[in-house]
Amino acid sequence: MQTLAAQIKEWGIELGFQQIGITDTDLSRYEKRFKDWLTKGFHGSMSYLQKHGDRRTQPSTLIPNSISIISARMDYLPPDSDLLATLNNPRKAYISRYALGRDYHRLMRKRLQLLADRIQGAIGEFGYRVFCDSAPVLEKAIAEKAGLGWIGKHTNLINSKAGSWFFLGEIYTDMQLPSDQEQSKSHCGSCTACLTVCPTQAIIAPYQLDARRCISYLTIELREAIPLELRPLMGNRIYGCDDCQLVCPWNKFAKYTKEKDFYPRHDLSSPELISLFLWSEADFLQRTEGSAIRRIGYECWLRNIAVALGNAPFDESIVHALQKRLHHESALVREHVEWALWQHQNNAIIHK
Ligand code: B12
Ligand code: SF4
Ligand code: SF4
Repeated sequence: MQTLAAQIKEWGIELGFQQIGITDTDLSRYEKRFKDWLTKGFHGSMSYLQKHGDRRTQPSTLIPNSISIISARMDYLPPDSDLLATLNNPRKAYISRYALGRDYHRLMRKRLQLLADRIQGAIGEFGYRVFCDSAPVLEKAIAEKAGLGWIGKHTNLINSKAGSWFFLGEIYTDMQLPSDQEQSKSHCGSCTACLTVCPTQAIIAPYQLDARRCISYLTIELREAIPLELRPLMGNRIYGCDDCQLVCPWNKFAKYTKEKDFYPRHDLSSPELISLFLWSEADFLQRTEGSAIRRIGYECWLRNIAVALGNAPFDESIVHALQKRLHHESALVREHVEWALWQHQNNAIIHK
């Protein structure tokens, strides 16, 4: 089993993962914190986090006979993605760097399947299931236990040699593989940069995220109106948010991805807000084909861009673009457009 574990790690690297770790299925020490988090209502409308009872924290209730978990990480940060220039330009739309290319769920699961096939080729039939954000799986906790890093104060997993710009995926197995040593402790130390920089103050305490305030939740998960008090804080972030990772000192060790599938498609790395806002639904569906962005749907896409346009400095071309959507069939879109126009009216009055 020691030899097999070493081989699995080599095969994982050959298949494009940056690191593989192995752990057992005992996540009991995360259970209370996860439940407390739900009890406080920090998950907001993400009812799927609550739905599956203990399956998330007790892997063998999800897949019976699971004994070991293979945890994998893959870098996603594309090179030359105009990151800060886009974030700091209020006429441009900022899309999280993880979402610029093809949807990661499918790519990660396919690679994990290839890894499982290799293992099967070497040892014969074994019981397994592959996951990437596709089932009630506590991915960060598993990766932390498997030695891939530590959960930082911003609640993402950080690796001391590679930062945090990576995805996680797993293979649950019925094999008794040797577990890796986990990192002994958090290396955040006295740093609080992510808590300070968070535009909406969503990291309410170290290691505790109130997802209801997180821009990633507001722009991707929430299907209703964005709370009024949070809209002005969202700036030009129209899909996800990277600020807490951008400011994290450990990301100076991050490496760019070599996966071409994660490279920006359809000029999404630094687009003009107005041009995205004027996409028809057909444009939206065509240009986000194969991308995670498509999951939010056209209505939420327009909702998010309307907020960003409302946060942009006053400009007649922005007001004209907003007016074109004032009678949109969706009440959700109309309300956010009205809010954005109201912001510009107010700004115009203040500047007179
Ligand atoms: C729900 C979810 C979200 C929600 C909630 C985020 C969150 N922090 O949980 C929202 C929509 C906000 C979100 C946002 C993002 N997400 Co997300 N998300 C998930 C998902 C589906 C579940 C996460 C989960 O279980 N949360 C539950 C809570 C309880 O977990 P937690 O906050 O980490 O809390 C734990 C610890 O903090 C600790 N803890 C709690 N309190 C305390 C107190 C102390 C004192 C201590 C020491 C510890 C501690 O115990 C808790 C239980 O383990 C996972 C995929 C998966 N199936 O795991 C992806 C996942 C976590 N997301 C991911 C990504 C990339 C993001 C974004 C970066 C995307 C973006 N750019 O917009 C942001 C990051 C925002 C942030 N600061 O976390 C990656 C993270 C990769 C990594 N390197 O860590 C994952 C793993 C997806 C993947 N397969 O790669 N996400
Ligand atoms: S992703 Fe953005 S909004 Fe969410 S915790 Fe990080 S900095 Fe705050
Ligand atoms: S910014 Fe600082 S506190 Fe936040 S996760 Fe990174 S090292 Fe930890």
